[in-house]
Amino acid sequence: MSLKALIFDVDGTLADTEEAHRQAFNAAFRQHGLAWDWSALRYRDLLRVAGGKERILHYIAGLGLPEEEAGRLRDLVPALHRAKTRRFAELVAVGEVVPRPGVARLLREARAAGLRLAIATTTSPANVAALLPRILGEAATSWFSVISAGDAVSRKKPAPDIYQDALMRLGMTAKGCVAFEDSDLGVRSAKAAGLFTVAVPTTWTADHDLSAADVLLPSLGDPESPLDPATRHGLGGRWLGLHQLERLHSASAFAGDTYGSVA
Ligand code: XBP
Ligand code: MG
Repeated sequence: MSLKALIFDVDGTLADTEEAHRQAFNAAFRQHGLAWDWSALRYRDLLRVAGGKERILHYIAGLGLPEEEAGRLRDLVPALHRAKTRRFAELVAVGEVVPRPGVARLLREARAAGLRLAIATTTSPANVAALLPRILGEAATSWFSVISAGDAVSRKKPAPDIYQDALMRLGMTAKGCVAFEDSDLGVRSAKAAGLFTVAVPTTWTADHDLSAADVLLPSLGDPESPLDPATRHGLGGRWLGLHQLERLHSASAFAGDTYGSVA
């Protein structure tokens, strides 16, 4: 097998988490007496800024406040983000977040084939620690040789840094690895790191330009959630299995083709 490792983004890829994040942000704002309430429409726009702390700072900058008031609010961001992260963990703990179709299956196939697994995410490590056991089972954290998350790098997605950090810690080059992403920022980050990239957008990122991805699918699919025939271009199956992935990855290393299209 030419594939050596699979590297997964978290939010939107392993699980559709952004509604829980949005609720957690709004809960943190309320806890701090701020009358901010990010609607789904506003949050979809704010998702174009990677990183929760950076997202809040971006929002403050857009309020057009006098510098003294803006500065006071900026000083609140670390505490706001800690409160948000606590609330996100609570929402995950009560089952608000489920894995996306095909994630558990592909992880199982990859482990059985002896591939290494890694995570490259903008989200905070605490979110990963809360999410993995809840959506994939108690042992899931141990499946990943490398978890590169949040402030592990200073330049967040779309910079390639988080993927480069994951590759360095895997001790691998991009050539034998595949990245899985859901967003424009994430696909750009993975491609800038030289990775063959599978894009599986969610409703939050359905309008993103993911054309740089090597494979574009509505999800990874699995026997319980097979892909609609109209969205399986180039797969030769009803979901993205490890062997199909291996074939696409090998072919693209030479042919440089792009496969698949999102519905
Ligand atoms: C998505 C992000 C994160 C989350 C919120 O990360 O940009 O900021 O939206 O998590 P990815 P934090 O898709 O790379 O997993 O508040 O912890 O940043
Ligand atoms: Mg993501």
